[in-house]
Amino acid sequence: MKQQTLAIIKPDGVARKLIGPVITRIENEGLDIKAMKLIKMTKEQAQGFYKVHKGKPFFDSLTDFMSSGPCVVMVLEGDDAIARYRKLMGATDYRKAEEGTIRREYATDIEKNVVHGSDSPESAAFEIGYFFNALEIM
Ligand code: IDP
Ligand code: MG
Repeated sequence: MKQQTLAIIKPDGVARKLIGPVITRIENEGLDIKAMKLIKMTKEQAQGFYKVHKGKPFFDSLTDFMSSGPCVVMVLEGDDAIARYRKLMGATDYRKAEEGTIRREYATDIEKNVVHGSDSPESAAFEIGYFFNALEIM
């Protein structure tokens, strides 16, 4: 089933010049990029994006990090895109991520883990709408 998911190259990934390597992996996986832009979130925008994590011990640090520099936000599309992109990213904690995944290869920290991907159709719908309007998605 064709699905869309929201992908982010986080501020650590952009700062470390990993936009190219991450996009290469997305393209090699066969996922289509339907929208893409470079943005810098405010603290408030990062808090809104990650509102499901409000109250968790890492929320304040995470939203500081996510608003610390530019991110690339993308809409990816393909069969089973949500699960396929999650698999390509690897586990949240890079030390537990499978060999060959983006996080295993590039992440340096459980927080600074280079990429984000939606985890369900519901979160994908919310997250895509958070950054893109219908006219911006091919
Ligand atoms: P996910 O990005 O793999 O879906 P989530 O549990 O949704 O992981 O957490 C969102 C983000 O919050 C993670 O990608 C990571 O940057 C950060 N994070 C998650 N758990 C921790 C933690 O235990 N310590 C610090 N940061 C964390
Ligand atoms: Mg998540």
